Amino acid sequence: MNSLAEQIKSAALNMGYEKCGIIKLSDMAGYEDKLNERIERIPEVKPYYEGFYRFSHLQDTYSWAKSIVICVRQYGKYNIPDHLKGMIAKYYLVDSRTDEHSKDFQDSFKFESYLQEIGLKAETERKFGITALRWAALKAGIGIVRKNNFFYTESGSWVYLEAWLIDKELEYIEIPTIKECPKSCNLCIKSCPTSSLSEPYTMNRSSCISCLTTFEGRDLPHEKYNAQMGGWLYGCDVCQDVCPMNKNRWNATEEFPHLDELSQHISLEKILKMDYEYLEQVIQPKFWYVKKSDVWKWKTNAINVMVNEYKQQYKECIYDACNDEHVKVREMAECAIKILGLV
Ligand code: B12
Repeated sequence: MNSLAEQIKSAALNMGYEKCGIIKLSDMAGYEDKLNERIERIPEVKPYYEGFYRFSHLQDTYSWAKSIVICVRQYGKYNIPDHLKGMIAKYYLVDSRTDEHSKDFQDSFKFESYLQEIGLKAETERKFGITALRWAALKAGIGIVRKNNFFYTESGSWVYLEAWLIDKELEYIEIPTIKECPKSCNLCIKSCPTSSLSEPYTMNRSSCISCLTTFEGRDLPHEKYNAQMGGWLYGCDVCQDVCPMNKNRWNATEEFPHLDELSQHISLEKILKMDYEYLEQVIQPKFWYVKKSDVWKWKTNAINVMVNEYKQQYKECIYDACNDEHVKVREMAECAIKILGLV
């Protein structure tokens, strides 16, 4: 009979996870050191990272918890519509965290029910994670963290992580077999458009395009990095796309539910013309980092991309945006007209 830890791992694999490991709660202590290091190197991120200390002090909130089950699932298996590549980060296009239609989402619930059926108390946080997921996965030895901070398995970095706290002391640790980054390789660092990734394992979340196009970047006319944001509308994949360890690691064999259909409504021009109800009711639930009250951000981001990759056909759209119902969009359109010298 396999041990309980082996049974859990094998159930995870049967439910579509690529890897599964189990670590002790105390293994999260090292994350605190990494957080301190990050804040020391980039002090301005302190206010944003303060809340993450809870990830290594799980006992304070979950006094019953004894171990962490950490699972990895591949998303580099889905077809990505060509016209959205380089515009919307792939993770967000196939994000299953809140998408009930996706098999990944359903499997995540099935796995949780399995843990409960075998008599364990199990708890997760599906949106932002119940703990520091990369650190947990690193400690479980189910892959490695590369210089771009991403967690890699044999499938490259096109994997996402999920963790459950359980109330039993168990351990299942592997020894990763994938090679470290070549010493001389710094392609990810060199390619980061805003130099947010400034040294190995060090990035500034506030200048990361992924952050600027979602949680931040609310004043694009005065944003320091608006030119460097290039063609990105929502998220950014540059430091992963350029990584040699990701070469040939995206194997598109499956369709993500409703992605093809939705993608036909997305282009820079369509977003600028999109009514706010559609943005709130259809776009926002899928791309939930931008809140309903902030969906105007899609339009300012689209104008920013139009400026960075200007084509004659955008002119009319930009002019029309000067009459948008939201002041932020009108300001951005006026700013674009000035930058592009369209007057
Ligand atoms: C906050 C957050 C963000 C913020 C800030 C990013 C950040 N790196 O802090 C923002 C909004 C910018 C963001 C963006 C994205 N995110 Co995010 N994010 C998170 C979150 C919630 C916490 C990350 C965190 O703890 N940061 C603090 C720093 C200190 O920790 P860390 O980033 O994990 O870095 C680790 C390594 O650097 C390592 N380390 C440090 N030094 C050293 C030295 C050595 C030698 C080694 C081996 C390791 C090592 O230790 C650190 C601690 O684990 C996690 C989910 C979670 N709960 O863990 C997802 C997570 C990291 N995000 C994820 C993704 C996919 C993204 C995006 C790619 C989406 C996109 N395409 O736009 C972008 C990428 C941005 C980028 N270039 O990094 C995935 C990553 C999957 C993977 N394969 O690694 C995660 C794990 C979510 C998930 N469920 O899978 N994210």
